[in-house]
Amino acid sequence: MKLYFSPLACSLAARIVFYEAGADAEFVYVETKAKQVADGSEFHALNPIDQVPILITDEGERLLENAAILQYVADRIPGGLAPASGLERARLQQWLSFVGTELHKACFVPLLDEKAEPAVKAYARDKLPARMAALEHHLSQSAFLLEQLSVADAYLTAVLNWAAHVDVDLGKWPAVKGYFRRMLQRPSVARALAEEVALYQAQQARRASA
Ligand SMILES: N[C@@H](CCC(=O)N[C@@H](CS)C(=O)NCC(=O)O)C(=O)O
Repeated sequence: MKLYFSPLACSLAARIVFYEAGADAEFVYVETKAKQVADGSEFHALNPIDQVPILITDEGERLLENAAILQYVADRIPGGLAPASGLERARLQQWLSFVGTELHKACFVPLLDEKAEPAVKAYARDKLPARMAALEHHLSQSAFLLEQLSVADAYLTAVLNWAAHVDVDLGKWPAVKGYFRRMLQRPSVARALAEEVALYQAQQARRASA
């Protein structure tokens, strides 16, 4: 499988999943600002809304949207990172939706977006406590989002990793902070983050000198 990614973006979740399972994948760097793809592909043709992640399956099919990509990948690699069916599968989708819509898009995107007006950022910051409190309640009773590690934890880890960059103090939610610390200690997460931090720093240096 081939994953188009941008360093430290939400595409980090799929990298964590591949590493967690010890599975092979090809990672293709996308410079989202310049809309350039390292392998020469036309970014807009890969995703008409110019976003990562983009997955190309082994059969050459293109798949968009993190929640769909994470489930597709989990179903095809070892590791049991997605329950097969039934209520547990629905619970996985519940958490993927929560992370994707309530945290990623509703709160963190406006906080991260340098073009967002102060009022937009204030609106997003105002939404965060109730969502984080719900997460805190859950993670004070459970080590993972489901009963065991799943792709939803990889997505949540990628999102929580943005907190420090937007002045969100995870210390206000001790169970969430403890969960994030434990996730950072997983070899898959440590490896994925170390690689993407290095790529992110190189990207920032290139942008600064452009
Ligand atoms: N709904 C999409 C959102 C993906 C998304 O927000 N990607 C961001 C990075 S985390 C992106 O590519 N941003 C670049 C841009 O919008 O220019 C998904 O779940 O895959």
